Amino acid sequence: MIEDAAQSPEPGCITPELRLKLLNMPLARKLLGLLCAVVLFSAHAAEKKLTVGFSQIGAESSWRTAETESIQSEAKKRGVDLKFSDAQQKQENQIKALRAFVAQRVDAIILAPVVETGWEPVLREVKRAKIAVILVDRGIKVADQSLYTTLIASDFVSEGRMAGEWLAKKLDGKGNIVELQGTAGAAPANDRKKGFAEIIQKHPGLKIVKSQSGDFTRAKGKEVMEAFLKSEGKNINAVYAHNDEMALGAIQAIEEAGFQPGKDITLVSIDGVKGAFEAMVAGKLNCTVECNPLLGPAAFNAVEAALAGKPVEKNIVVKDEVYEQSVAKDVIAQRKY
Ligand code: GYE
Repeated sequence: MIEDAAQSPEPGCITPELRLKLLNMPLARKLLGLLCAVVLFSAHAAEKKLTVGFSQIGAESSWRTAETESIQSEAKKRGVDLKFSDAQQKQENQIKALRAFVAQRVDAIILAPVVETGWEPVLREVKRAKIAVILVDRGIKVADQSLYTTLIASDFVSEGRMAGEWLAKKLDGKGNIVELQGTAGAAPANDRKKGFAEIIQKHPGLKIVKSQSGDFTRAKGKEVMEAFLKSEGKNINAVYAHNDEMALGAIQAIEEAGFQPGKDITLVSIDGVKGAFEAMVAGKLNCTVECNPLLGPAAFNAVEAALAGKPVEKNIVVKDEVYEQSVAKDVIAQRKY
């Protein structure tokens, strides 16, 4: 065996002198040498670059681009080879990406799932390939919880409740609200709707007069708000948008219709992105509920723990806060996204 090693064809490793030395060595020393080589080799293998696939939904909001940036920069910092895939809002593209990651034999997968349902078949394939799945920012509905390691996300029901409580107080329990929902079937759209409705129902003077999806984008938010203004006009006292991006689109629609956003119509949304703080400083948005997109560090902590066989919490909840217009100018400079 040792002679085999000595006859290794690797010219850079075993020089003729070394070969001679090895042949003349006593067996114990040869074995010790071999042991050292094995240890060095395993240390090298342990240092091998991790390869992680990241299936991102798209770039529909500045929240999402901040999340992408956080995951990419954390991968770079940790020396991880990140395979990034943008699904352009389509679940079928995410499913394709996951299959490609399996074929590439990545070490782990980070998935931001666009919708909640329809993941079982592909996640079963991933599980069969023994690849850990870390869900970021949106949850999924699966009967078999072992199909993913952990979900790192905010509590969207609680965000909806926070927005509802803030608005109920601001409107003094009276008024007509229009709601701009997120992407149909997405966890934050379902849960932000649910949490908000729960609070509004407690106030008989508050009414959600219209509710429609604006797909989490500024353009769609504007378009839907234009339609709301056309049908409800002056009747609208407040807008609840499931994200800031749609609220920013609604602000444009409100201005174009000749109303003053933030004054004639009260607006509350979710995310807490820079653009929302700017709109609050300008007096056009009244409140935003923060939803932190900087998930890179937590995501890679989970990847590393999963690969090391350490226990990982099933649900890592990100903490959120309410920011009102009155504090916007004091905190805007410290905002990281
Ligand atoms: O609020 C929104 C985005 O999934 C929590 O998706 C995320 C949401 C976020 O497009 O802006």
